Amino acid sequence: MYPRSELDARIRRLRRWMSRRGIDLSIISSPSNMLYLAGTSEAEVLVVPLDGDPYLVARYAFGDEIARERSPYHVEVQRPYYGTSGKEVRNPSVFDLLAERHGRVRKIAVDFLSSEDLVEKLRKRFKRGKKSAAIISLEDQLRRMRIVKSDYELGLMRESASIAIRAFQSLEIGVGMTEREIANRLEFEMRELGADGPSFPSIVASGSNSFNAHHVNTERRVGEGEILLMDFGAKYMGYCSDMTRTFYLGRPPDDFLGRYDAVLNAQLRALDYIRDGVPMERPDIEARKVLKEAGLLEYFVHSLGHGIGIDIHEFIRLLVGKGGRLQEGMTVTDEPGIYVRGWGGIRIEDTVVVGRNGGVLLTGELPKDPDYLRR
Ligand SMILES: [Mn+2]
Repeated sequence: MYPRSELDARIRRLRRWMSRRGIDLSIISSPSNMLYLAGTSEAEVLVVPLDGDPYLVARYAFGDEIARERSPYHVEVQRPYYGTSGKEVRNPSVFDLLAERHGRVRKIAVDFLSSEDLVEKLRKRFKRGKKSAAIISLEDQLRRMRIVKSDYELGLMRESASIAIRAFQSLEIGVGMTEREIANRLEFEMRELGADGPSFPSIVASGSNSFNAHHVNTERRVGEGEILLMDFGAKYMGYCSDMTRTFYLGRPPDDFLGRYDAVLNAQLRALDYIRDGVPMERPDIEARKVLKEAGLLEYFVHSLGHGIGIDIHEFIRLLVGKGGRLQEGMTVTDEPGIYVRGWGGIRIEDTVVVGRNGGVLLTGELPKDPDYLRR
């Protein structure tokens, strides 16, 4: 369970925003937003009235008990009765319950404004005479709140990274293992070490498969004299880590080492620019300059990084042409990569906290030596 004081501070901040905007009621339905504000994503909605305590509405036997264990806030139970004929069915919706309780509100903020169906239903329930409550979006505000991490959140992300790294280091990866086998073992170890699970399906790409930036693991066996690219992360108490390493099984040839150094230099150069106040496109541009000097720019075909937190990809992208500025406490990935058809790929990725003088690695303990697996 998240500390109550941490959640209360987030709710207070949301309420201050509601009060400034004259919003009487906020309704949150996205699992990530709900987890952020209430410590659980097992309910149907989280309701935050401007006056009154926040509460969750969860379905009987479908999350109500879990929500009660994980959240310090009150849980209302929504329970259907089906009877034995269609006439007996009673299955009130969450919105029926809300309308009964908050029927007089004038302005509601929701995090599902893009879902026309839901908004229409809500509007109908909150109609008094001809007038319906105004419904506005909560998403920008929640984005502003979630994008900069608290010390508590950074602690969870650090632990998530630590679990993934320890899981990786407990593996004995050798020639002859299949990609799927390595991924399965890695994810098993993460769970053993206390992870909720992997933060996304782990990528293990061997040989020419490393060309696929988002490879789908196969039964291919890792061979001597080949690249092995692994992209993985853990989820711990709802928070993600994300990291990639590229190894070489056997003695790395010069063409591999030259390209590896270029990608690593690009990653380290970018890291210097992952700092407070810098335009979001700048680290990406710096990484591209390094790869350009090495004649590899054309092979860097994705963005340098993305925001990360409760969601594996959240809110921002570090990419040339994108607006906005980095702010201390944001968390992003730094992951330049090159993909040469017929040869393979190299990507090096860390999860990073935006700092005052440059990025602070959360995944720095994971070895970056491409020779590491030879030991
Ligand atoms: Mn990533």
